[in-house]
Amino acid sequence: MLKAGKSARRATFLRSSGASLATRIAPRNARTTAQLQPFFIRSNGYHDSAEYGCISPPRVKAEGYSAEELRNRHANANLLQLVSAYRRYGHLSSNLDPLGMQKSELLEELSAGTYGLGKDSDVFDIKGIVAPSNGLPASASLSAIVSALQKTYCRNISYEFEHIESRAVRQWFAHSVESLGGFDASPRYGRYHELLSKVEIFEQYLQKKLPNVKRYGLEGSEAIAVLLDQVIYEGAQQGIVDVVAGLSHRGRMSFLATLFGYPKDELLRKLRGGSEFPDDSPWTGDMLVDLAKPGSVRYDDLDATVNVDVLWNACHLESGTPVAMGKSRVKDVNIARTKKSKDHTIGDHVLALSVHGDSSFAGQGVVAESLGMSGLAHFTNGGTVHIVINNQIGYTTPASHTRMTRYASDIAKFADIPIIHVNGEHPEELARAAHLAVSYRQKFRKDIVIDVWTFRKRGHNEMDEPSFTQPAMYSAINKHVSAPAKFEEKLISSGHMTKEAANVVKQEWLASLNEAFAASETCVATEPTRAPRWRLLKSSANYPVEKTTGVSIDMLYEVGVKSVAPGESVKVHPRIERFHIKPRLKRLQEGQAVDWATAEALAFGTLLKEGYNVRLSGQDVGRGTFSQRHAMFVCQDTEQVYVPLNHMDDGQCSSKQQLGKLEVVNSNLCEEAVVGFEYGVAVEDPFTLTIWEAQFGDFYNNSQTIVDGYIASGETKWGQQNGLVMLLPHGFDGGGPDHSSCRIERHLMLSNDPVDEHPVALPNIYVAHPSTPAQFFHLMRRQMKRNFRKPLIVAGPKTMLRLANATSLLSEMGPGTRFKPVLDDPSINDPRAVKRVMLVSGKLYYDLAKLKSEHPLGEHAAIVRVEELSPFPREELYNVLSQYTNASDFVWVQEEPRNSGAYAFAAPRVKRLLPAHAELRYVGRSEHAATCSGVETQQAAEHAELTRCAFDGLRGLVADLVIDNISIQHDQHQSRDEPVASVISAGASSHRWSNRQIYAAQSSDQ
Ligand SMILES: Cc1ncc(C[n+]2csc(CCOP(=O)(O)OP(=O)(O)O)c2C)c(N)n1
Repeated sequence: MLKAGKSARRATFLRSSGASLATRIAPRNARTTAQLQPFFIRSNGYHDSAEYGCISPPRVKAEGYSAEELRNRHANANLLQLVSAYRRYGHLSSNLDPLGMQKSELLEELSAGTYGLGKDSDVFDIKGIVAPSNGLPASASLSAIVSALQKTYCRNISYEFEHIESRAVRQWFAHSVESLGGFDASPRYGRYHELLSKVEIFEQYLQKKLPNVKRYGLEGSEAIAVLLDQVIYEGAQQGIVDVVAGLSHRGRMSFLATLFGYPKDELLRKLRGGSEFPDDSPWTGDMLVDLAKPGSVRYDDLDATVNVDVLWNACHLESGTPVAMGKSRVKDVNIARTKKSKDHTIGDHVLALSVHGDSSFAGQGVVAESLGMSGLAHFTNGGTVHIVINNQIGYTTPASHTRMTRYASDIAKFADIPIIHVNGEHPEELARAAHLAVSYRQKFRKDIVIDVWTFRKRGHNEMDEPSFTQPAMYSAINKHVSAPAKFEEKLISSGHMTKEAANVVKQEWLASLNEAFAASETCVATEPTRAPRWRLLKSSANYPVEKTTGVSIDMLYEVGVKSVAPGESVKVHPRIERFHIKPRLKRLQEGQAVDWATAEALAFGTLLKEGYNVRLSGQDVGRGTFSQRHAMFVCQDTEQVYVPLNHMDDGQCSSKQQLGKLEVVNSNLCEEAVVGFEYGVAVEDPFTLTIWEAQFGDFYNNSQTIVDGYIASGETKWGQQNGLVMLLPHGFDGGGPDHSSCRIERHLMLSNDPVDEHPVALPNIYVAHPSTPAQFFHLMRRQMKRNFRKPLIVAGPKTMLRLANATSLLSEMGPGTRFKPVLDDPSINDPRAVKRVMLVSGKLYYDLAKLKSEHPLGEHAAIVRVEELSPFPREELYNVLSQYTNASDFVWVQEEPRNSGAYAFAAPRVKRLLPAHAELRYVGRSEHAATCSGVETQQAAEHAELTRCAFDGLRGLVADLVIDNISIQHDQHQSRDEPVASVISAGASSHRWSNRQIYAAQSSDQ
């Protein structure tokens, strides 16, 4: 529509800028009007999609405009500008705050005059400009168009999607949003009313009955229950059978009671201080705000039941976000595998639903980490629906201080995630948001955020006084009529429901609460249902029987050869050929001992052959930090990735074969979210060997929250086992602080292995510091071959990866072999000649063994390796130590400073095994604030001194050695007797072996 005069000139300007936009997005079938250079979006392909393509989300192409639509867009470019402004800025003018406390400012971008569009009565062809199904006629007046845009973008629901890079998404969103008027929520009004009433009554009931219990209630945000329900309902209509629900602390009680079917009597029992587990259960339970139990939601009208796997999570805000992602991904893939779905797209069966608080979503870094990896090929779960309970406050901190941007959801924009903002007082709009969100997720298989503006009726918890800090807000809240009451009123006044019917719903619910409250006095909590896969395993509460983990030499040989076989079309880098493939083949063919990387490949390959999956995740794990692994070859011509262990047999990864798959996950540069994700995989699938490897062990501590709150304590709190392996490269080799120590001491501190008694149960966490490839091979296989699951921390190799002595023969991995928690000194011919026993872990062994072999009195020192630290191998160590009947000096030698490493954990346990009056000495660095020196020469000097000190005083000890009445004479000259660092007492002279510390229980059930 053209205008006269000034406005016409402005319109011409606008039209030309509009035309260039249109040209940029011109479809193939339309003729462009301007002779402009084409523009291109440049991007890189993901180079292992062929290897794992079956689980990638689909790529959706944008729809083009017809020539007629395009002509209309050119002709009405000024209208197009206005419509675009609504799509981009409409949310700024929307009515989101139920308390109405926000200040208003004039928004010029939404004014028609800004674009030269003056008269309300002017009529425009809307073809190609506004979605056709938005209720407008094909030719509409400006006032009708503005009114439709206002209604769509500026009321109680609004959207942010114009920041999305993909035109397909932007087009789809605009079209869907502008057609949402057609979405009719009224058939489910009864259900919404029921949920709203139940939440409101439940919260009021608890306030009355248990006023001193902190429940972090949902009052002020009741309608979020409607949103959750509608998301699941929409999912159910689109084939979702399982939802993994990561819940916030806020409202959890209400969600569990009203939606997810947590037995109300059991819930009230927990609220009254009881346990969520049966009385005889070994699990310690968790706080109310972290309570979980698998449940389900039934929709009779769809004849569908959706399982809801409510996630157990640590109270560290948002730490459950990546866990839900990992769990839902593997759950979905496993359902597809079970169904043998041929054309499975990730997210077909399982939907992740993540509920957040506004301050947490904005503030906790793990949210950004999780969103940032949500679309990565090895982390996608087909899209999580994120719901932010935006009550505009965090504890006592107002929104304006919890973030510096407008929305709590702003962090999602960096990850190209669309956002729906809704005023949380309008159940119909929440239903609309759910419909849009699930439709988006199903089509694009990506994350989406629904930011629901609500308020918090009471304090942070029910015992707080919120007016101390927010008097104005709480003055408004105290006058506010609740959303459930408003909705009921609306239903009654519009004739959707009678007052009587509404009352019946409420009375029945109240009666059921009273009944449950009475029952909670005596009811017994039921065990949470275990997923079928977990039912195949045992509880680890008692010592289970360990199996051998060796395999036939033929199989080892075959896997070894295939582990370095490049596919026919893959051109391998010549240095990999020379230094990796050929040496491995040569060693195997000549029967020589193999290195660490080979043993690892043998462990993985043999597990795959037995049908287990392996998921190896971490930064640069495919090649390996130290360029040692090469689990994937990258074709030098095409950059195509090839994982040899996935091609050991024809069709290995097809559904016909029962063999497992190795997923090599070169992760993003992140620890907390990735470890949380892998924990989610491990708790969902006990038959996938799930491994996270740190680039250097030191960096694991970015994931300490996950280690503490989930990996180490999940089974104790929730009875939920996990077999996650953390490979943490460790060793003092001159790498400097932050590249030397995986903080063994911290992992050991988490272990519940008792000091004083023989353990009656397995510890919560296994910690190993192995010294040979074969030992590592067995550790990996043991994780899967056991009939229970436990997390395993491995202080892994760095220099040992290429140490000639740190190699193992295939026979050490052959039939009948297994992991040995303690390795005796293989060089000892006569144990009676041993006067000093050195206890050591990891690579230090090789340095000490070398010195011993060069030492004139080396035969009198035994170097015993403690390969597993938790559980502390009491019996195995005792058996080894007690052969050294003449030993009087026992030394713990370690590289780590005395305030780190295994010494503090091991010392009291070792002491209980020693002969009466014998002490354990410490040889190592003294206490130090940093893990080690950053000066390479100093580090080397310390190391030389440390290893030398381990042999100090040997002459003196040997001087009085008498074996079979033959006195052994040595030079009495004694070298420096004081070790470099601390020494715990000298060896005792009078000693007598006693097995008092080896408890009877050990022999009975091993
Ligand atoms: C990592 C972490 N830091 C601090 C806390 C203590 N804390 C519990 S809830 C809360 C406020 C959360 O605010 P918000 O996310 O807005 O949720 P709301 O309680 O308002 O629903 C805080 C600080 C915690 N649980 N975890």
